[in-house]
Amino acid sequence: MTWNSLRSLIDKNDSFLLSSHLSLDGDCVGSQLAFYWYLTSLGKKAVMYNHDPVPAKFMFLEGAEAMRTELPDTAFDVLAVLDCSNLSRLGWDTGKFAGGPIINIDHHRDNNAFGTVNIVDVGAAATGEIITRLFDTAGIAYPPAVAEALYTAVLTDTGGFRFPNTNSNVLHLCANLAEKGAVPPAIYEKAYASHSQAGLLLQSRIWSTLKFYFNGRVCCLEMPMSLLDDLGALYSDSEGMVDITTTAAGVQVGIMTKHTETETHFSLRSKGAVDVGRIAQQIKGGGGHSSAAGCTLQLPLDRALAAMLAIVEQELH
Ligand SMILES: [Mn+2]
Repeated sequence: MTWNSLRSLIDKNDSFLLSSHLSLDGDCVGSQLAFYWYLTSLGKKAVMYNHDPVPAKFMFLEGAEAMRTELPDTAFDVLAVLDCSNLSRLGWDTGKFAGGPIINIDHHRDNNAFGTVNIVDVGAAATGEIITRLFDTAGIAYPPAVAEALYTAVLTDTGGFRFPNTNSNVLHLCANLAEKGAVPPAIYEKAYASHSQAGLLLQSRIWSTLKFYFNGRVCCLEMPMSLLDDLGALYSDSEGMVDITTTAAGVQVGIMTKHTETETHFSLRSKGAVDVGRIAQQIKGGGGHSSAAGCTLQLPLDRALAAMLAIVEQELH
C-alpha cells in the first residue's frame, strides 16, 4: 500500500528535489543516492540538495559529487525528504514546497508525518533499510553502486553493527546487499579508517577530556569547537567519538559536548538501559532515537553540562 502510493506519486510527477537533515551522515547520503538512482532510472529529473556538504569519507559513493549545497532556482514538482524527522531539521526554507506533494521516508521516532506520502518505520535501523525493503518488495533490480550506498547507510546508522538496532533482519539485509555488490571491508575502510592526520590529532585531544560522573554510570567527552581551527581538523573528524563513551563497562549514558563560548551541543548515547531520546526531547529542538540522540543549549559548557547532568541523573538506574 505504501509502495503503491509512493509509486503513483512518482508516476504523476516529473521533477524531484531530494534532501536530508543537517549535518549529513552515511544514512542521509546513502539513502539519497539510492532514491536518486531509482528516480533517474525511471527517466525522472532529480536533484540532491542539502544544507550541509557530503562528509569527505562518503565521497567514494557513486553519484556523491552530484549532491549540491546550493538550492537550485528551478521549480520542482515534488520534495522528497529522506532520513529527516521534520522539515525544520532540513535547515533550509521549504516554503516554496508548501501545499505541494512531499515524500517522507524516515525511521526517526519523532517523525511528524509531514509528507503527502509518509513511509516511516521507527523499527528500521536506517532509512537505507526502508529503501532496500521497498526496492526488494517491488522487485526492483539495482546495480552494485546502489547496493554499496544502501549498505553504507545501514552500516553507519548501526554504528558498524554495534548499536542496539542491529538484529538478524538487518544482518540478512546487509548480506543481501553484499551479494548485490557491496564490498564490506572496502566500505568499512572508507567509513571508519580513512582519517586525516589532523583528524586523528583532534581525536586524541577529545580523548584527553574523558570524565566519569555518577559512579561511572555516565561518561563524558568534550570538544571545544575552537580545536577545529587550532588543528586544521574538520567537524566530521569527530564523528563517532561519542560512541567511545559507552564502551566503558557500567556506563548507561554517554555524552559528548561540542561547544563554543555561548552554545553547547550534546550528542547522547545509550547501550539500551536508558532512553536518551527522551532525555534530548526535554530540551527544545532536541530529539533522536532511544540509543542515540542530540540537543543544544544556548549556554556555555559548564552551565549547560550541569543542566544536562541534572536531567540525566533522573533517568539512571
Ligand atoms: Mn538514519
